[in-house]
Amino acid sequence: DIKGFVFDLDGVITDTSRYHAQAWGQLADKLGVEYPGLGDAVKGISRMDALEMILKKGGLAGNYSAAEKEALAAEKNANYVQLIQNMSAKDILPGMADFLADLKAKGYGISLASASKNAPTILAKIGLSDYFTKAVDPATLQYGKPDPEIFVKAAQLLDLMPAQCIGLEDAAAGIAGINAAGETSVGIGDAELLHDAAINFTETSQVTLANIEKAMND
Ligand code: B16
Ligand code: MG
Repeated sequence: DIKGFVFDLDGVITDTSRYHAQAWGQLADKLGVEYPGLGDAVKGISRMDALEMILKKGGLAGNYSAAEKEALAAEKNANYVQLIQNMSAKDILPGMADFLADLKAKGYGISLASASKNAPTILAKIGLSDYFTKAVDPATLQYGKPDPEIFVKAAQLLDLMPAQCIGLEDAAAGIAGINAAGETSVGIGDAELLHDAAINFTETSQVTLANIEKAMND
């Protein structure tokens, strides 16, 4: 039986991907790297992995020391932190506040499996911190998505076995991680991109307990 829900943040609870894309775009411009489709490429990927992708794209992979890369990543993050300053409850994706309230009322466990080190700030700004007292600290992770590590840890925080958990993700790397962890995957977004998900929804507004139960019994 399902007893817990593990949430990705960006693309599931709120859409910060446009701010990530914008902030990386600013850095890529400065480095002289042209990267069409940058926004989609960095979705769900950790900060340093995203930086490596951009440097590689520009043929710059060998040009920077570890300390210089840290500085570039810090610069992107400073751009990003500026962009998320004005986020508020209006930035919660459709239906997700109601879904969280319903899960809490029915006693399901809720935890966060976001790769973002800015997740606590974002949750505070959109007013959902109280639901996510259990959140994996991405600084403690050895591997990024698609590795299952973050999803396994998110189940452990709930004192549940992965098989008792549903994981919600908008990125293909995240769905792969949920599946590898042994949880039931719910993909939100393009069904073709997320074809490995056990259950697919196009829109967050479709994510309800009733719709999930229905899909599981199909
Ligand atoms: P930060 P998620 C991910 O969030 C984003 O999708 C990804 O674009 C970003 O690089 C990553 O967090 C790290 O974020 O730079 O704030 O630590 O989808 O895992 O909630
Ligand atoms: Mg995401």
